[in-house]
Amino acid sequence: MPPKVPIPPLVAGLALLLAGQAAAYYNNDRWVLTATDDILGPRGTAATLTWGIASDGALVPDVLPGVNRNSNLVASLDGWFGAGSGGPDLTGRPWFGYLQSAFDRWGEVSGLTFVYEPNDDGATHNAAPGVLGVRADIRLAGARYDGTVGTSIGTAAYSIAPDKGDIFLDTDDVDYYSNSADSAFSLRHTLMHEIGHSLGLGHLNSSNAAILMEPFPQSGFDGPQLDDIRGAQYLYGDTFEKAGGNNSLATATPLGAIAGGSTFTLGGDGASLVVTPDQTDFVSINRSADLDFYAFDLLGPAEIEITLTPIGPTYNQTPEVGSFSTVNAAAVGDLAIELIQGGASLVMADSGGVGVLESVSYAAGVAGSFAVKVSGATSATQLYRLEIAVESLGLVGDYNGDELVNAADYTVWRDSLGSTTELAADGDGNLEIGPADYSVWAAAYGTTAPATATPEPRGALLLLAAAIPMAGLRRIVANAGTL
Ligand SMILES: [Ca+2]
Ligand SMILES: [Ca+2]
Ligand SMILES: [Ca+2]
Ligand SMILES: [Ca+2]
Ligand SMILES: [Zn+2]
Repeated sequence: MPPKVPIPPLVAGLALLLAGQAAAYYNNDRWVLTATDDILGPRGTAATLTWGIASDGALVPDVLPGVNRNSNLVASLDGWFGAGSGGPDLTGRPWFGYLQSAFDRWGEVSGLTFVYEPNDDGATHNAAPGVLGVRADIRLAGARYDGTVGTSIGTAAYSIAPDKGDIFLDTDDVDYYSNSADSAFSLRHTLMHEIGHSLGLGHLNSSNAAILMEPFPQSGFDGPQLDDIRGAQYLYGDTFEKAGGNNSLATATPLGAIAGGSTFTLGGDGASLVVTPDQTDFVSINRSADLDFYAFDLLGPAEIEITLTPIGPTYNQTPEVGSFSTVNAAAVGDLAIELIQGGASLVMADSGGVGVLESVSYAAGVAGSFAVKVSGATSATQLYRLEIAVESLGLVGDYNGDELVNAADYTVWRDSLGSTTELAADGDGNLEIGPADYSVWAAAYGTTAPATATPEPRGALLLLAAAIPMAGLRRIVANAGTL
C-alpha cells in the first residue's frame, strides 16, 4: 500500500463520472474527434493523440468563475529545470523528456499513441480542437493559481475530460514542481495523473491498491498502476490494438517461431498489483467485440499446449463519493480460446466461466504456421496471460527427417552451421545452428524411429490428435519414445 500524502486534493473535481460501474476504474467517454484520427471508431479501439505546449501568453480561462490567466508554463519550466540553449524548439529543453515520458508511458500500456505537436497557435486553452500543424489535442498550460500555503499545495493541476483534454499546472507550486528528484517525480506523477483525466479516466480511491487516479498525490509507485491500465485498455485497448489491431486472422500479432521445449508467455505483467515503469506486458479482451489473434510457427512435429488464464489482483475501490466494494480483476469476463491453422479451427475451449482458465492441446505432425484466437464475453477489461508450450515430437537428432540419425544429419548440421533461418538442425531449439546442435546429434547417433511410428500417415495422426484429450496425447508421445 503506498503511503498517502496528507495534503488537499490534487485536482478540482471536474469529471462527470458514469454511475454504477463495478469494474473499478471510473471512466468518462473517450475521445471522439482527434487531430490525427478524425472520428474514432467504437469504444475499446486504439487512438492517436497529439500533445503539445500552449504558447506562453495563451489565454487560460478559469475553470471556475474567476480571473482569466495567461500561460507562463514554458518560462516556469525553464526556471525550474533550466532552458538549455533556449529557442522556439522545445524538444531540446532539459525538461522536455519529463513531459514526453509521461505521455509515452500511457502509450506503453494501452492502445494509445502520443505524438508531440511542436506547433501551437496560442489559441485559448481548452477551447480549440487539435489540428495537425496548428495545435495539439492535449495542450499543457500553466499559470499562477492558488499557490502553496504552508505545506499544502492546494490545487496542483487540473485537466478536462475528452474532447477538451487540455491540462493546467499551478506554476505557483514552485517547490513541488521544481523538485528534480527521481527524474522530476512530482512533475511526472502529476502529469501522468492529469493525462489519465485527459484520456477519459476519473477519480477513485482504494485502501489496499496503488492507483494513479486517486485524487491525492501518491508516492511509492511510478506511473499508471494496474487499475489505471485496465481503465486505459477499456477505452483504447491493449498495445496490440494499435495500427489496425489484431481482430482478424489476417492481422494477427506475429509471435515468431516457438522452439521445441520452450514456452512462450504473453501478458504476465497483468497479475501485478504494483506496476513498475519497466513493465509493459499487459493484454486484455476489453469488450465482446474484441478478438485477439496471435500467429506463431512450429519448426517441426510438436505437441502444443495453450493455456489462457484471466488474471489480475483483488482489491477494493470506491468512487470519490461512495462506499468501498471489492474488485476481482481476474473474474471480469468469460474468455475462450481457439487454435487455428490455414483458416480452419483445430481445437477450441470455452468450458470455463468467468474467471476460469481455458486450455487446449494439439499434436502437429509437421512444421507449420498456426494462429491462436482469444475472445471473451465481457463488458469490461479482462486482462489475461497466454502461454503456448511446445514439445518437439520429432526424432532427436534427425535433421533430414528420414527417421534415422546418421552421417546424413551431420551434413545438414555442418551445411547450416551458424544459420538462424535454416533451422532443420536446431536440435536444442535455440533458433540458431551451433555446436550444441552437434552434441544433440552426436548423443542420438544411431537411433531410429520406433517401427510403430513410421506407418502412421501424418493426416491420420492429426485427426486423431484433434479428437482425443490431453492424457491420450501424452500416451501417444510416450509410445513414440521421443520425450
Ligand atoms: Ca496550488
Ligand atoms: Ca485486446
Ligand atoms: Ca484485438
Ligand atoms: Ca470460458
Ligand atoms: Zn485528478
